Amino acid sequence: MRIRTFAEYQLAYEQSVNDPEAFWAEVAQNFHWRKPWTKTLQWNFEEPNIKWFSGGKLNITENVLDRHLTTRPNQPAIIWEPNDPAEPSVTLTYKMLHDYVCRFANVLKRNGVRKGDRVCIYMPMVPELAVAVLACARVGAIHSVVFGGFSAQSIADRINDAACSVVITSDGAVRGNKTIPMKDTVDDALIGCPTVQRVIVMTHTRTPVAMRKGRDVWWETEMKQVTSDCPAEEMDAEDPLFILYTSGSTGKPKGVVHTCGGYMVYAQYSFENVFQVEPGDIHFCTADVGWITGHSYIVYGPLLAGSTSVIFEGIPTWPDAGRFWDVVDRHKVTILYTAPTAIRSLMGFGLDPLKNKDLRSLRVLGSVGEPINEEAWHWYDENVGKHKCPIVDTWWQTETGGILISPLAGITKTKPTFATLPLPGVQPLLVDEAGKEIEGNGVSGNLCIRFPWPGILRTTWGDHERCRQTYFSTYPGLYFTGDGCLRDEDGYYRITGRVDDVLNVSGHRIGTAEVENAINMHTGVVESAVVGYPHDIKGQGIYAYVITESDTAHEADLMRRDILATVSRVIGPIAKPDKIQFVSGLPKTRSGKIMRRILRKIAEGDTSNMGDTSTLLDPAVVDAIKAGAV
Ligand code: 6R9
Repeated sequence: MRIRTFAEYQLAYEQSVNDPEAFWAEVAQNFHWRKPWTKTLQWNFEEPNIKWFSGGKLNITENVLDRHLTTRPNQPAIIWEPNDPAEPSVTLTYKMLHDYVCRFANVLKRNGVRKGDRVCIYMPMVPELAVAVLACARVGAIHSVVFGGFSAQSIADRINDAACSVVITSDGAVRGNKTIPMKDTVDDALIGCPTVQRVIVMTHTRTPVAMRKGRDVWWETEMKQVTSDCPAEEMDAEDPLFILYTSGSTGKPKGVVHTCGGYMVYAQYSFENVFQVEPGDIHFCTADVGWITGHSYIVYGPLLAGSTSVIFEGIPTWPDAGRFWDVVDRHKVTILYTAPTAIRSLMGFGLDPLKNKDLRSLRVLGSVGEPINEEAWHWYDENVGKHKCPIVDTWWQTETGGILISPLAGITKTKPTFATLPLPGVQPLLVDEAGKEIEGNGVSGNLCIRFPWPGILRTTWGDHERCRQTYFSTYPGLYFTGDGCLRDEDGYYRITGRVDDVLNVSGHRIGTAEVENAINMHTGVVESAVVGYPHDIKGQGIYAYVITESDTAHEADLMRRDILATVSRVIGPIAKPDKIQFVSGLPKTRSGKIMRRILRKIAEGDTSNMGDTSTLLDPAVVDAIKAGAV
């Protein structure tokens, strides 16, 4: 399962393309299956219908926990670093984590959770978040983790889409010097969620909460009622393991579905090979478990591999901008996996925060979530890695389950801003607008994948047609990623960014349509159009053009604040526009379509050549917008 040299990578890659079934069957041998699979792969990208390891029976938690009990019971599985550095960190060994997960799995059962039920998890970055995730998997329930920064409305939408019966949350969360009342937010969400029978509340911040009789129970009280004996539910390889909502170019977020067998195999395989994991590694992924990066490379990947995973509750800039380096120093982190946006924001604080921080434990650095610019890459390499740590720029998506294009640390020759080469089993290709493959090197196009890997999404929850339309219909027979990409003279891949109406703000995926819908909820708004523009730290910023009901000139500031509050309430603070421009009209074609190309150019500050505007209903609108650009 482990690649150790570039020649081995080339060989593995060749094998994985020539005979994918044999290749992945061999990888999958390394896991504990209750019953072996009968057919390694069945697939078509038309419906789509993708099945890996059919007939195989397993429970992923037996691979995450039980199989490590004989080999490494006392090795740390999770190291928790609290928000406040003055408070003690917590270490859970594999034995302790196994115990904790089994007990909480019994709590879930006591509260009516059965195989196939959907459970929403809305929690801070505490060990109990990982425990809740794994306990769901233990009993065969499908977890749907909702990022702690999302609003009540966003939680409600996700709960209702999946018809969750149980919510797991905590009284509150702390981030930097802020306390966030999580249970209150859940209470607000649940006003519109008829399917929820039970809310399990973990005590964390001791923020006062209202407990509703017959619905809400305390985590700690429940834990006293159960034993740690909880045999794992037997799951089919293709039973859903989790749903994770992500933004697309249209409408509401989609519930991406991953299944037990394929996801497990791909999470561990990609983790071990990309980061070249060694025994004793301390892996610090700074993402939140509410995103796919946290699912695959805080919880499942590292624990499947028997590694040690750091869960960090706080933020990079509190109490000061040296916090990441402090965590690395304190816990002797060997692998640091973070996002370009964090690197760029820390760059802004200069080198002082790095002083007196011992970073010599670091061996591998990772980047994920958005394109990394050359400056950030070099800063990371020089000041964090001290030119000794390979940087793996890992490209992948919620839908892909794990990393698809990335250097293997220390094995693949890196090149700043390039995700370099596909992992074994991954067959990328570039196509033009018409869907024709662009062959050869030194070319750019839309990035597609032509063959399934075990971690690919299987469907979107409750709406298979949407899955087909979004990913498999643009270019028939191919999985379309939504990303633009360049393949250079060496055959190296560089992801250039989304080619659809999806924004990437600080590594968070946000649909322009979602933000527009939120802005339009404000009573004074007639219509809005949202585009992205280059932002020094966030990668992309959000620029909103808004038409209001009345002349806003004298109260523009108030209106601006109101709109920001509305977006915060409807989606969450991460979706707040950076710039709002009030306009009297939008550039629309005769058929009523907004010409976003023009709005993007103006938002970028490039008003020189607007291109062909002859199809616009009222070309004069463009000059008015240009004149009022913010
Ligand atoms: C893992 C994750 C997916 C989108 C993806 C792309 C962008 C992710 C990247 C990258 C350039 C990288 N993206 N990694 N772009 N280089 N190394 O981020 O999943 O939240 O679903 O976002 O993020 O545009 O399509 P997700």
